[in-house]
Amino acid sequence: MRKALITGITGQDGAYLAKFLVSKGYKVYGGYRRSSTRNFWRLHYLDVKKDIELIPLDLLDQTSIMSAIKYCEPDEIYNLAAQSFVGVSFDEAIATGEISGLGVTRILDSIRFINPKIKFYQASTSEMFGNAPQPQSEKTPFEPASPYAAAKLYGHWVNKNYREGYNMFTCSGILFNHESPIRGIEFVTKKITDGVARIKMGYNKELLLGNLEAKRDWGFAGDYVEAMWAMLQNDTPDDYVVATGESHSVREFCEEAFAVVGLDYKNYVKTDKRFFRPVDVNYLLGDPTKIKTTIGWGPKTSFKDLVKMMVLADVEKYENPMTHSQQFLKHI
Ligand code: NAP
Ligand code: G4F
Repeated sequence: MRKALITGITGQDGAYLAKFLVSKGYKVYGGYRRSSTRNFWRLHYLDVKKDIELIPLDLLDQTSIMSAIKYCEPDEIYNLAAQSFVGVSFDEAIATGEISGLGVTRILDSIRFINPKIKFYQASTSEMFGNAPQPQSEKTPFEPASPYAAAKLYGHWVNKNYREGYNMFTCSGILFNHESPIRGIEFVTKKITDGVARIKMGYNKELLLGNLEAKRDWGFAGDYVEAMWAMLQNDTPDDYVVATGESHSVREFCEEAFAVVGLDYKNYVKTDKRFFRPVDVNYLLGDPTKIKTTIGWGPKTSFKDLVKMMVLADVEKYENPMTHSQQFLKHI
């Protein structure tokens, strides 16, 4: 049985990847950091917690990484852990650098000394392109525009250095934004779909957002974790852009999301300067040609279906709170 260790198991992608690898017959270990409140709700939401083994692992602590790897003896490691919110990276730039940047080197060195044959996936990001010209591909020069993007770019380069310098099997997926019903509430898509549901229920009267003109290439997280796995199954390690090849503005996302419940976003969405960033990335549009032609991966979920899936999940959450809370009570 093949064994995989996923860091960041409590996050959106950690839950989807765990579900996917279990379906492929893997023994899955999920690395989590200690917190005062248990945080496994996404694993319950996807009904995968029972199928995986949880193991303490903090990217700030080299020893915890080494002992997790020694204990699991994985064939593959997926590094999904990060301080992943761009907005907060302006307030916590040093912590972001330590976790999302140096954390990658801590894992790579652990692999190098324990078993350099372990295959490694690094969660790189389209944020590394910043405001570079569209469409962005593997050949586009990087222009990171936030402490988060700069930290991720460090991790991206060091991953390539270890591949070339130590002949290790390391891949980076340069993933464009991907969302789902279990996306963190601070990200704009989830903030919008949750806001739509709250307005529909009569709990809120308006939704306050920042830059409505920013454009993103949004896909579905469930599709994107399949790309992570596919990269590690290829004969040679490499870096790949993972995207849909279609971009929409935050305004368009609002229009589509409010329309799902028969409302006009113009009557509810307002801007508030608190939600604008010191520097923003205005337009991300990925070119996924390389992963399509070399690996055969492509997205299965359209923008329209993604928005609808998220809005309906949030409406269901408020319409059936008992069912929802029973689901969540499982993690206490
Ligand atoms: P997420 O929901 O924010 O999950 C991040 C995970 O990292 C959580 O499990 C979090 O644990 C964990 N983490 C944070 N600090 C840690 C530390 N010091 N040690 C160990 N674990 C730590 O992010 P996501 O959306 O699933 O994204 C997964 C990865 O892909 C991230 O690296 C992100 O930067 C990258 N990425 C995401 C996207 C996207 O659109 N979703 C696009 C490109 C790249 P807690 O639950 O304890 O906070
Ligand atoms: O949803 P966001 O916070 O995602 P962002 O900054 O694109 O980052 C996400 O995707 C990256 C991949 O490109 C990942 F690497 C990263 O970890 C994360 O998952 O913001 C999207 C856009 C931004 O331009 C932001 O300024 O939406 C704009 N926006 C407008 N109003 C807002 C808001 N963003 C948030 N979070 N909240 C708002 O009220």
